[in-house]
Amino acid sequence: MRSAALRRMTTVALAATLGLGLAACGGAGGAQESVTWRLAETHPGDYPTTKADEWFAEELKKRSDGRITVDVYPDAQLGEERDVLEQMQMGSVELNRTNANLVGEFVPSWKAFGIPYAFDSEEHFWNYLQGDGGKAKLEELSEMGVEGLTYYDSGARSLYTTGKPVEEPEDLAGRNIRVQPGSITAEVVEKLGGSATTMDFGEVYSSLETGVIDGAENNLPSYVSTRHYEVAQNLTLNEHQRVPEVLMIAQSAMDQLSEEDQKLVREVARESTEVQRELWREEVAESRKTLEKAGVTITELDDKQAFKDAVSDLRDRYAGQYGDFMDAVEAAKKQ
Ligand code: GTR
Repeated sequence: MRSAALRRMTTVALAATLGLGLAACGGAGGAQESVTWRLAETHPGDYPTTKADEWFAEELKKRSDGRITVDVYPDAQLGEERDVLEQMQMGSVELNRTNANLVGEFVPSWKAFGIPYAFDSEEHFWNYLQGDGGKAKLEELSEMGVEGLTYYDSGARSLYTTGKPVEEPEDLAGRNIRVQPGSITAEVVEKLGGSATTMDFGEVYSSLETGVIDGAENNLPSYVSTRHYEVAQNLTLNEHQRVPEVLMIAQSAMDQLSEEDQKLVREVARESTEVQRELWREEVAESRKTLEKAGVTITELDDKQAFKDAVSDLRDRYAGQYGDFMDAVEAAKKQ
């Protein structure tokens, strides 16, 4: 991986020295006849995002008459999400489905997605994502040399722990909760009274099992697909964040296509969102059944106020820092 990355960097450096620029290899007019790209996915094959990636790949191949082949690599085969984002930056992986929380390390304005309790409901969240605010946010990804194609659902993130259930923020005292790299969730956890440990997704199961951490936070389908519920059997539906999934493509890959094929990629990606959202709804219901059957303690909160209060100053601080984001989020309430 390392030497491939270096080779890639050398090529880019050489192209820059020669004043060529990667777009010279393709782009409108000089488009390649056919391309085969890799799409990185951290989840297993039967997860809603992976199934949507596959739908995107099949549909794209069909509609481009075989000019565009996308091979999906599930199960983090191309690396953990943070590593894949680095590879995207260098253009050594062409496509990636990742969670918006991870992107904040590469495009700081994307940290805004981690602002706790920014969205009131699923409807509010999708109004934002599909409105002007969500579209503008995708464009910010050009800062890291990628194009944001579309969003996928990821529901709401909630806490889960080993030991005793969390019923109020005080129950987090002295407990170590895993958070995603690059996000502001570490600060959310600390404000709630716990300690936060940043860790790759793939390390969480064994860390829960061995007691390195006392809990983590995620949506229901991820809690189930990773089997974290087997080792951390208490789920608290505090729903501190709604953070979308995003499908992105390296700009250097997009530049290889004709304008017409670029449009096709964007169109098929947008359509794949509808496919994913449908699969997502089904998966959330299935996950709930799995958890109930497994005897997981699910703490429903009539009122999330104590959790909201604990993070309110953090929320205000970030709302000030990411004013444009919060304005667009506010506007999406009225739609
Ligand atoms: C999931 C998300 C993954 C990954 C994971 C995590 O909800 O779909 O892409 O970011 O959370 O917590 O690492």
